[in-house]
Parts: sequence; C-alpha cells; structure tokens
Amino acid sequence: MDIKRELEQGLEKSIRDSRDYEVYVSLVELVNRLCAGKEQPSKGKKLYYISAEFLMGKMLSNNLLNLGIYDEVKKALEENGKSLEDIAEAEAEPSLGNGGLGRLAACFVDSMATLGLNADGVGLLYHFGLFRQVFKDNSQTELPDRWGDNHKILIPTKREYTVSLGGKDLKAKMYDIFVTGYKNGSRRLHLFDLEGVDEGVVKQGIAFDKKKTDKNLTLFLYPDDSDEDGKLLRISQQYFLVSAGAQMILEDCEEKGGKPEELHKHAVVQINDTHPAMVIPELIRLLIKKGVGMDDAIRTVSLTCAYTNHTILAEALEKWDYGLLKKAVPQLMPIIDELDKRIKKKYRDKSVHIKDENNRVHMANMAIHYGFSINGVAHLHTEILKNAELNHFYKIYPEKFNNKTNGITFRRWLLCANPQLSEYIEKLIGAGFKSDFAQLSKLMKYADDEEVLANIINIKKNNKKKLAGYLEKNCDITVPLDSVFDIQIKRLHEYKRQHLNALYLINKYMEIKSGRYPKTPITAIFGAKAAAGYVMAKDIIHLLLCLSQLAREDGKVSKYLNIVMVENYNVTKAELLIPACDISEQISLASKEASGTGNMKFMANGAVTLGTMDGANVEIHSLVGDENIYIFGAKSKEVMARYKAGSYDPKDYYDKNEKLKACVDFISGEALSKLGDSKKLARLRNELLTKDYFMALPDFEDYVEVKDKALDDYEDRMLWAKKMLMNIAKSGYFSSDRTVEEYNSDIWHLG
Ligand code: 26Q
Repeated sequence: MDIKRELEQGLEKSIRDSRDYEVYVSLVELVNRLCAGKEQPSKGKKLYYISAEFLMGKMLSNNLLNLGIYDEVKKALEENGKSLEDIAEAEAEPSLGNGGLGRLAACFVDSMATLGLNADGVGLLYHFGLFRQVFKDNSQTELPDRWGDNHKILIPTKREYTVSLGGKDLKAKMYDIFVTGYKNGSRRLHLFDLEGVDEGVVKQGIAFDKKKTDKNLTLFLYPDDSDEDGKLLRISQQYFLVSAGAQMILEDCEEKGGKPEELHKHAVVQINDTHPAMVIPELIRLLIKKGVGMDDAIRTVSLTCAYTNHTILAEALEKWDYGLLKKAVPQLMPIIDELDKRIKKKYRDKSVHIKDENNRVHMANMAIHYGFSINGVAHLHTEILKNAELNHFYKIYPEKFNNKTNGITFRRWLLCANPQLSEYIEKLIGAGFKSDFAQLSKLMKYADDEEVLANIINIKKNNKKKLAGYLEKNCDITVPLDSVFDIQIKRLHEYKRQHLNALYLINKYMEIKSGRYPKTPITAIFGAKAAAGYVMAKDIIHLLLCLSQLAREDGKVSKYLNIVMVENYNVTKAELLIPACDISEQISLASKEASGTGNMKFMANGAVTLGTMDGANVEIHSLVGDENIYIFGAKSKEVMARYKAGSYDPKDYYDKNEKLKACVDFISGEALSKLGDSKKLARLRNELLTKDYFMALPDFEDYVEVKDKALDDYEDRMLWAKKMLMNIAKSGYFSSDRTVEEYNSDIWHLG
C-alpha cells in the first residue's frame, strides 16, 4: 500500500504541510477504510458483551499494529518529517471506563477480533467520561473529560431505537468503533448515545441538573448517586443501555430469520457485572410484546444471558429501590414482579430472593436465577463466591458456577507499550509468541544467561528513562534513574489499600530523617482516581499528595525517597508506567480484589509483584514460585474469619506496635498538616484508628518486612533480573486470548 498517497488523498495536501492532528485524522480514516474491508461476516450465533464500561485507551497505534502496517506508516511519516509518536499524542483517549472491569472489556474485544469470534461489544457513549482529575491544593478536583471534542473514531450508523424513561420516549442513536484483531478481521463496538444530549447543562466542574434526564443521560459515566435524582439517573442510564441493546439484539436475530422464542440459538449476552443486568427483564418484556408467552420468554432469555461477577464487596452489588425503579422504568415492574414471585414460590431462603424485605431489587440475584452461567474472574474469587458470598445460590445451581481467570491483551500491553522488550524477546525465541503468548515460557532457558539478563536490565533502564523524562516535563519532578521504581496504579479504594503503602512511605521517611538511608533510592509512584463522592478515598489522595510534597521539598530526603502521584491516571499513562516498573504493588486485603489485571500487565513487563494472596496474585504466585514474588499479609481465610468474629479493633495493633503508632500519628501530625488540610488528615487518621475496615494495621508489620526484603534483594541486580525474566516467561497464561477462548468453549459456544 502506498501510505503516503493514501494519507495525502484524505489530507488534500502534503503530509509535510499538515498539522499533526490533521495527519492523525487522515490515519483514522485510513484505519476505518481498512477495517470496513475486513469485517467478519456475522454467521451463526453471536455474542453480545454488554458493559457500562469499555476502557479502550488510545486506538491508533494498536490498530496500526494489528493491521500490520505500523512499521510502514512510521517510515512513511518519518520520510515526510513527522513522527508517529507525536501524531499519536494528538489522539484523545476515549474516556468510556473507570477501572479493571472496563479495561477487561476492552482487552476482550481485542481478543474476540483476533480470534475471529462472532462477537460485538455493546455500551454507552459518555461525552465527558468519568471525569478528568486535576490536583489543586494537594486534593483531587474533577472536570469534564472532553475526549470527544476531536474524535473521529466514531462511525454513525443508521440504527436508532426508542427507549421509554419515566413515561417519556427518548431516542438512542448507535455509533460504532472499529476494533481490529491482530492479523485478522475487524469487529465493532456499538455505543448508544442520547439524541439531543446537551453538553451545555454542565456548569461548574462536573455539576449539572440531574433531573434533566432528556439532556444529561449520556454525559457522564457513574454520575454521583448520593441523592435520589442521582440514583434515578443511574437507573435511567442502565435502562437506556440495555433497552437499546436488547432491541438491537432482537433486530439482529430477526434479520437472520430467527424466531423470537429461539433467541438463545442466535444470541448469547454476557452481562459485565450487575450494571447491565436489567437486560434480562427487558428482553423478556420485548419478547412478550412480540407475542411470546411469559413462560417461554423467561425460558429463552434465561438460556441467552450469562453473568460475570467482578466483586465480593456487598456495597458494589447493586440493589435498586423498588419505588425508584418504578418511577424510571414502570414498564419493567410487572416482569420483575413475576420473576420475583416465581423465586419466592420456590425458595423460602430470603438471601436468594430478588426483592428483599426493604423493597430493594437485587440485580445480582436476578442475574443468577435468570441466567445460565455465573462466573468469577480468578480462581480464589470464584471459590469465595461458591463457598461464601453466593453459597446459597451455589447450592441451588452448582452447574451454573464457573471460573474464568482474567487476562490482558499482550498486543497492547507488551508489543505496543514495550517495543524494545518485545523485539528483544523475538530475537531470543522467535515471533511465535506474538500470537501464542504461552510461548513466552521459552524464555526460561535464559534464566541464567548473564548476557540476556544484562540486556533486560538495560531495557528496563531505558523505559525508566522515558518515564523519568515524562515526569520531569509534566509533573515537574526529577527522579533518580538509578532508583527502584515502585508503582501502585489502580482505582482509589480502601480495599486496595493505597494507605498501607503510604504508611510504609511514612516509615521510610522517618528512617531517612533519623539517618537510616536505603541502599538504593526509592521512587514510589501512584496513579488513581477517587470516585467524586467517596470521601475516604479523596482523603487518601490528599495524604499521598501531601507526602509527595513533604519528600520533594526536603533536600535530604528527596535524594533517597521520591513520592509521585500522577495526575489523571489513564490507559495512556499506564502504558508509560508499567514498562518502567521494578516493584508492582498488589496489596489489597486478601479476599477483596476479585482478580486484578494490572498485576498481569506488570508481570509481563518484568516487574516483580509485592502482594497479598488475593485475586490473581494467587495464580501468579503458583506460576512463578516463592522465589519470584513477594507475598505478605493475612490470608483470605484468616481475614474472613476475622470479619465473622466481628472483634477486630485496630487499636489493638496501634497500641502494640510503636513503629505503626508513629506512622499513624504522623498522618495528622505537624509536618503534613502544614502542607494540607488538617481536618481531612485528622479524619483519615481517626478512620484508621477506629474502623480500619480493610485491616491495613494488622498487615503493616509484615508489609514493611517483606518490602524491605524485596528492596534488599534488588541490590543483587543479576538475581533480580532473573526474577524479572521468570515473571515474563510465566506471564503468557494471562493472555486474554486464553480467557476468551475459555468463555467461548464453556459458555458462549460460538461456531
Ligand atoms: C456499583 C454500585 C454503585 C455505583 C457504582 C458501582 C460500581 C462501579 C464500578 C461497582 C463496580 C465498578 C467497577 C468494578 C471493577 O472495576 N472491578 C474490577 O474488575 C476487574 C476485572 O474483572 C478485576 O480484575 C478487579 O479485581 C475488580 O476490582
């Protein structure tokens, strides 16, 4: 292909005379043309992966790689005075997700396209995404993330559907994004947008009139739901997604000549967490409208829908107030009533009912009863679902429960994010690993090869240099290149325990102040957004930013310890951070992190995990062995027993351990209060001392000991490099191609 000609035709001028953004647009148009020519035929049964989030990340480089024209384009641009890297910067990252669940959905659509499965993603088009995080006075503030302003990846379609909300008809318009498969065809992600949505209703920050659903419905992901209007808006968004989605699915079925009552033969719907669970009653309602009887409609839909659970936190399992549901979606209530009635008739056990005594509708319960599969996302998580959290359901439907350990797409997270490492691996073991990541295990034979180890150390150094350059330019912070890069990047949540890491850093700070210096300087990096209404999470960000300033402004300390909080953490930043990491922090309270997927990305890029026996860390541990991972803290059984006993008191640990006491007190002490808001800091300390719901204090001592051991081991660079290599070599299991193949062979059964 003559790339220059293709691009210049679109540009109507030379590449050289065009601005980066213009070249970007012309490249997107080229990608879309190529994708349109590679669309896979929709034959046989089709999977619809329905999700409130798709955290796609920038798409251009990944698409060029998958289409096999990355090098060609890069060369053509260079010959015409442009750099692909600069042009990729002109692309805004689609802000259609929040965290792991959304990124998982994005990895899955990549794998589906690569494997050539008949499968589409179905989601919403949020104009302002979650929010753009801006730090001010060491605190998080939120602004609309205007990612769509310059976006050309959206392809308008002719499809539109009417959705009734609160008795009013709204129109859903469908846009598509092409998803490319690696050396294979392309597929589509369908995103619904509200016709007539008005960006102008957002006034200050991310505040807007929540009542104007006909104007605001597709502006934000997870709008604040602390009041009734917010809850109504959330319900409305969810229904808008599932109603438009369900209409599209039935339309597809009809187009293929399928009868409505045989939907399960033509479609399978994977429900990503509870957010789209209303698709079940909506499909039933639509089938009944088409003349199918209630019994048949329920049976067909139950054979069509499968549910993935991503959490065991009770507060994250959605329960909607019956009265609110009735206000937003009165048409669904007779169906929900019927579904509930049938369950109540069969089971007296209240824990499996759909409508509870407080008139709340349990979305997960509905999805388990009226779907044919429920899966957890890592071995431990599924075991906990079966044996504890959802045990009552497991007893009724043992055959429905299954595990699908999460995965990541190595195309994005290794090939694109870390080209130097990827090329080096190719030199060592050939290109086969690029389509079969299990082949990374061939690297094992180099575990004691000093030249290879020296080379991977060198690649890591280059990635650190690139990150340091970015931090210097964008965060105004200079980090020593020879320091150990210790990184914790994920949503801010108490169970993920960023504050445990903070307690460690406070301890390290005090050690340095008392003249005990680490052998190698430490660069601790965080990236996290806190939900706008989550006070404790925002207080933890405040603590991290104050600590960062404290260390930065103390010349004696900053030689040994740097603490960096990256603003507006997103996929693009993850791609820069992960390849540069030495120690991957995966320190959730055991039993609480369903899987984690960042842990897998770090591993594939040669970082060593410091973590608890939680989520997929357990599987990483059994793959790499004790030697190549740092495990600490209470195990899940112990944690669950502690909760059950109900006798945990953080004070017991605080009083017993001088070091811990000093660290906890430091939070609200003079040094930090001078830099921040003493009320917030005191509130955080008090919370830890009186509640500590996620048990950071009991794990503190072990965390400090094991982390210091990791830092000590880092001193022997060759030994460390061997750990890096072993992690890379064993990471292939976590390819999302493997996960998606398992979904297909156990749940979807696509041709
Ligand atoms: C629920 C109720 C009310 C408001 C919001 C929510 C809500 C919103 C988002 C609940 C959950 C989420 C997101 C969850 C999520 O990202 N879960 C992560 O999923 C990953 C993929 O399976 C796992 O690896 C992570 O362990 C899990 O935390």
